[in-house]
Amino acid sequence: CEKQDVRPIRQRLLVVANRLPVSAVRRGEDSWSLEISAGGLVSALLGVKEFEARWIGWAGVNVPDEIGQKALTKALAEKRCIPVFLDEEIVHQYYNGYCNNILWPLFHYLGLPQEDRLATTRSFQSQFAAYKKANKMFAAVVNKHYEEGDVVWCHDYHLMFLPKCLKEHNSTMKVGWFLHTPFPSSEIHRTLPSRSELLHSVLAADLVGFHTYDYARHFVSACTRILGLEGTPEGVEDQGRLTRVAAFPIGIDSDRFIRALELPQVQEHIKELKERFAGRKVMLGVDRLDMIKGIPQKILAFEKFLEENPAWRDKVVLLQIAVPTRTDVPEYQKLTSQVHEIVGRINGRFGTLTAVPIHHLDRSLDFHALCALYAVTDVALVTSLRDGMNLVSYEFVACQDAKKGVLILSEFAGAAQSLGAGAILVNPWNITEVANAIGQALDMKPDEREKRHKHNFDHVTTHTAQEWAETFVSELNDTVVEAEIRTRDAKPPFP
Ligand code: ADQ
Repeated sequence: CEKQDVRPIRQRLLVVANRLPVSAVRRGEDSWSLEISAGGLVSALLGVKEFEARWIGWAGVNVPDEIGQKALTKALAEKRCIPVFLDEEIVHQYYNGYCNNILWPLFHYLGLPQEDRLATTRSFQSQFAAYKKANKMFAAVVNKHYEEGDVVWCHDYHLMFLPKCLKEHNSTMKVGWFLHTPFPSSEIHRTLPSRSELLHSVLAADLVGFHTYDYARHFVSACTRILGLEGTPEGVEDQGRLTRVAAFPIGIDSDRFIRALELPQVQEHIKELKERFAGRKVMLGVDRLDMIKGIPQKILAFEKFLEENPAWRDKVVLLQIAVPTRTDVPEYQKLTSQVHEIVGRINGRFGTLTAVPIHHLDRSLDFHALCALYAVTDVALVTSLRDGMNLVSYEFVACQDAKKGVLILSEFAGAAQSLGAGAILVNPWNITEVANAIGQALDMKPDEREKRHKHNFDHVTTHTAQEWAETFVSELNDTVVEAEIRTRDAKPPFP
């Protein structure tokens, strides 16, 4: 008789991330309005339809009163979201401090904060204590809502301490952890004062995932060099227990973008944009305004291109859409002023009474406007100095099947590993190289554009967000089974 699959068709998936995929705005003592918010993880998991997912995370607002907390919990339940309430002090030390001031720059090779930066916040130790405290608060909410058979999927550098907290409470819980940023070389990770504790905590998970094989390799090296553990082709082994470590490159819900292009309102936007920029090639950058995205470097490369190619000056426009994030962090405020200053200077230098070479918007665009922009673009510029994957490059490719535009892509974005054969790869630190790539992209012949686009389009439409999540969760299920078999056979797993 056929072997029966006893798993429920729609397994419950508890997705635990720092932020819930909604923004909550308080309208009254007990009323809230909720809006789905933009972001990499949200975009990825919007594409996942096979699991009955519940989100657990912080709603991004301080709600000190019980009436407000109850009302928000009720409103969020309708969106299958469960809040973790964090007070202002914890948010300051855990989120602004340890996550954004320490882990984020470190994982993107920008190093640890120097003395002056540390002095403006609290000490490293107190930030790490707040980080652990916040992770324990997340764990308490997961434990409260967990039902047997659920899969718990923890996301990102905010929650590296969570797998340990969950496993200490319930060792049979299936726990996966996925990192959306790069994992840096072990030589970078070893500078972190809490390096060992964090690695041990992550290793408590059953499955640890990264966007690329390189990040996974760096993580395994950190465990072997810093913790003295054994790395195997499957992961990391600690006293007979194996933590699987593997690469799971994320994708997007490409159909959602392709379908959107057919909508009348998107077609209308496309028509307007074509009229607005008639006679000029459109270059596009879409980024969160973050130092890792290399926005100043991109704009300086565009300036160099205009400088060296006067014939192009009134024939090309760069649209840079930059959503402000982490606006209360001084480094991000400095970056905003820096970008404004450079854009102003270049527009003053190359603009005319009727046109400027750079349109820079400090804001988010709605989904339909974004799709229209992607569709009319001739050349997309993704110049991240480091980037876990970079979904903008995928979204651009998904919207380009008619136009077959060119993608200029940083070799330091995880996406370079998947879209490298179709894109023009650049070192974003090399302004001359990027300026030359702009020229190459603008002059590229249609047959080469078509060949490159096809490669990328095939990849983006087959390696989707849904496939990413399904692969991760199914591997997580299997990992636990393997671990159980090993325990039953009481044999060392890797002789
Ligand atoms: P992010 O750093 O946020 O994500 P990215 O992967 O490019 O970077 O995703 C950004 C998302 O926000 C995209 O879906 C994009 O459409 C949207 N977005 C950006 N700017 C926008 C704007 N101005 N208006 C509207 N929408 C905008 C993190 C990691 C990445 C990793 C993802 C997913 O830093 O490396 O690819 O998680 O794992």
